[in-house]
Amino acid sequence: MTDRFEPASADARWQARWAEAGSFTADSASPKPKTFVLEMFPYPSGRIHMGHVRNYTMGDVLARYRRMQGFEVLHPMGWDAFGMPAENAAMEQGVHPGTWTRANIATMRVQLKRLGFALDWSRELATCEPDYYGHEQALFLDLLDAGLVYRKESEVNWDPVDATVLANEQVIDGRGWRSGALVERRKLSQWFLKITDFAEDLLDGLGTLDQWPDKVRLMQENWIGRSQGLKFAFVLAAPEVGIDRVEVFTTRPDTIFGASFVAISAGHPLALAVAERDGAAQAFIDRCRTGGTTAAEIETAEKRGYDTGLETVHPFDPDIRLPVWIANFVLMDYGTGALFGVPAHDARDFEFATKYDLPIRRVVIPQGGDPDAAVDEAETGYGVTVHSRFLDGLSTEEATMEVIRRAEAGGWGEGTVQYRLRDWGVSRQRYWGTPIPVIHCGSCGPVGVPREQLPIILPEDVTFDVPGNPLDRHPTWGAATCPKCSAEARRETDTLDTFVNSSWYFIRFASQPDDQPFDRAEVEQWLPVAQYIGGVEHAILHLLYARFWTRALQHIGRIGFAEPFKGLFTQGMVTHETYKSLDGRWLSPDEIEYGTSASVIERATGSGVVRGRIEKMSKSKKNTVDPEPIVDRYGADAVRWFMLSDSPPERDLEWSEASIEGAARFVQRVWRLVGSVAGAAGVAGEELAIDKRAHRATAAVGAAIDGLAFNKAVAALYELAGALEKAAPSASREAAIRTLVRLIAPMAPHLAEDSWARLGEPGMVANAAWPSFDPAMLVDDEVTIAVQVNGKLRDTITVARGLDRGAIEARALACDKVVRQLDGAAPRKVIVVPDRLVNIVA
Ligand code: ANZ
Ligand code: ZN
Repeated sequence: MTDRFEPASADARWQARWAEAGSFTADSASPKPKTFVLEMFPYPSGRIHMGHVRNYTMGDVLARYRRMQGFEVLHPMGWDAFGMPAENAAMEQGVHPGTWTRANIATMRVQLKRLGFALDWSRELATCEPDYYGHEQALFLDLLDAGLVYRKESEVNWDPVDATVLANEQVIDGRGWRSGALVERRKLSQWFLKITDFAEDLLDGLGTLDQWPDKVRLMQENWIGRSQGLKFAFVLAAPEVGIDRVEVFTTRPDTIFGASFVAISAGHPLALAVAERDGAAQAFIDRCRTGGTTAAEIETAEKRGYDTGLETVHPFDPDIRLPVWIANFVLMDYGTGALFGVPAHDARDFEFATKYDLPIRRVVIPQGGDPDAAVDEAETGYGVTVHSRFLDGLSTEEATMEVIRRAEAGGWGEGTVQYRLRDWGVSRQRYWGTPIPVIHCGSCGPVGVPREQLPIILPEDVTFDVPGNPLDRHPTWGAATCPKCSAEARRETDTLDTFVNSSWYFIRFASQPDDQPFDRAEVEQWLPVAQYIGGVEHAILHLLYARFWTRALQHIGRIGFAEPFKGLFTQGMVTHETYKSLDGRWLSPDEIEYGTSASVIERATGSGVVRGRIEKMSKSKKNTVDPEPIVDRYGADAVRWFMLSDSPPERDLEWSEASIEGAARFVQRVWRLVGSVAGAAGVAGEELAIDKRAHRATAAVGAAIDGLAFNKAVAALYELAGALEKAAPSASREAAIRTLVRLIAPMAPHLAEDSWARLGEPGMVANAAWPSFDPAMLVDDEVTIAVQVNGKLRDTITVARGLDRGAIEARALACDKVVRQLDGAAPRKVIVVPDRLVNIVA
């Protein structure tokens, strides 16, 4: 038998054996306890990258471990297959998005299989196939029936060159990311999901997610953004344009006497009314329409305003008048689209007031501060109210409550709980997405497609040679008859945001009937997902949408649980040093070479290379390492082992050639250990120590995997292997090697299978039971005891744990140092605390 483990043959051999045996097929009818281990499914961009390898290796270790522990494990894989990159490929390469996507899936499936992941491939799904998105359409109709879907005019980022709507992330410095054109704001009728109905539940639910990282819960909390506030109307001094009041929203009612203006957004009805008779106002509003719609962009843009000439009356004093300005920093769809400005205590208002020379009045001071101190910058902190009549001396909280109380008592305002969260706009004017199953009728309005017509399948014959949505210009696809009145009607040509696809795929993984999206009873066998693993970049949107979708399904009675993911783990990134040529081109690791004394040169030209920072692997910086040739060279197990070993899983992992080589060497060390078992003669003596090593490693590896501390599991395995390499042959050593093979199986499954077979064990190690350990074997059996004379430490003795008092006393009295101290005299008293100390009173 060769003394080398050969991944080139072993990997494929065991992958085939697992597939033939259906080893990782999850049986919903199994009587075993069930668990669902899930990693975020990949977007089929073309090839697997190192981030995927790390993510899926972690999930795989947990899935294999749970299986060996006796769980029926659901560990599926699929493809988040809709989205823009496929359409970009269509535009750039003339290939159909479906062709491109399916080819990528085929490539990446092979790549994933080569890593030996314990996946239930029988449940594989791709969101771009009608047998997935057709069911999504049915769920959309369910939510529509339940009143959780509606249509609303809203402002979007419009790219005038590509003639398309852009997501906020696609607007870079106010320009379309593809065309580079200045982005405009446009009003479009779009579909929305009522996630705001669940704002409070989604916030409260975070409290139950004790197996989620705190940082993710905090990010969601901030995104939902609950705040206490007041809504009230400023009455216009003269209702000149047919409107007599402006409703504002504030979270600082306590500052009301510091107000120096009222500001309304450019889309506010009052602004539009003013613009009808005032050309300059119209021009200002038009100017506001350029630039992105993100809160961040509006926040950072220069503050600009237009004085409408209108005035409002202060609610507490009819003699105080506040001018009404149209301002570019007021968002149309937040609060009421209008606010009162308090320059002394709000940064935007301060900038605005400084620019337009509006009064800056201090109404809050820090505890013990000077009420008449000048205001050099906005002081946004809480404190004591001043210059505010009946509010003087009250704390910010007290003054807030007092103003709300007076507003409600006087009937001119209402305390509110406000959420930052907005409803989820799901319309995309794109081809490669789930068609929204609605028909627009001239007389009936939008009508849901009858369910028997589902799936509404995307047409194949589409063109991408001109910008815009190919569905809009398809010659026949849009034609439909109204399901209600049978009149000629138009099919909706918007498709769903791809985040909808990923909001329920975990449910479809659990249950895949043909005739409905899922079977509730079967879903509840598996969900909630016991452990979800993925990138922290999804901490907000994906995880919030999936939580919402689950709650919405619960709300309409389709499932019986509220939270989809019981445990969440966000892994760190895989990083690599970056390189640039002297003329500023990014260079890939393949294009460089280490010269002498750690200098780096460009392989092709021999010229110097600038070494940059260690950063997340990304195509744009060319610092990626393709996993496939690494698997070719070192085998799947070495790659998996490296992914787990060098850093804690939540931290970044720097790619290193030396480490992958170390991992490959370790694989061979284990193989040689296994080989050393055959024909070994028994040597007694060391056996208890070896047994203990094995029990300790079993406990440590199990605890580490339970805590997803994979690097610690790896460390415990290194330690055990090291001890076994040094140990003389014995029955205990052999048993420990059999244990080692099982402990290593979740991480290096091909090596473990080959080793298991080599040891003559029956069946596959994938199906073997996880080793158990005896807690008594974990205890150190020797203790070190302090020996004191008259309360002073004189010596220590090492004795067997639990040794009786008499024996301890005898050992202590025999110590040289004690003998010297006593100098022949008998001790007056000896106090023994077993396992702890001896005090000799001389
Ligand atoms: C008066 C005031 C005084 C405010 C003060 C703040 C500080 P958060 O807390 O983030 O929810 N606001 C209200 N509607 C707005 C809109 N449509 N666009 C932009 N800003 C708007 O923000 C609430 C505060 O943001 C509100 O409280 C309001 O300004 C402003 F010392 O009212 B405040
Ligand atoms: Zn109709």
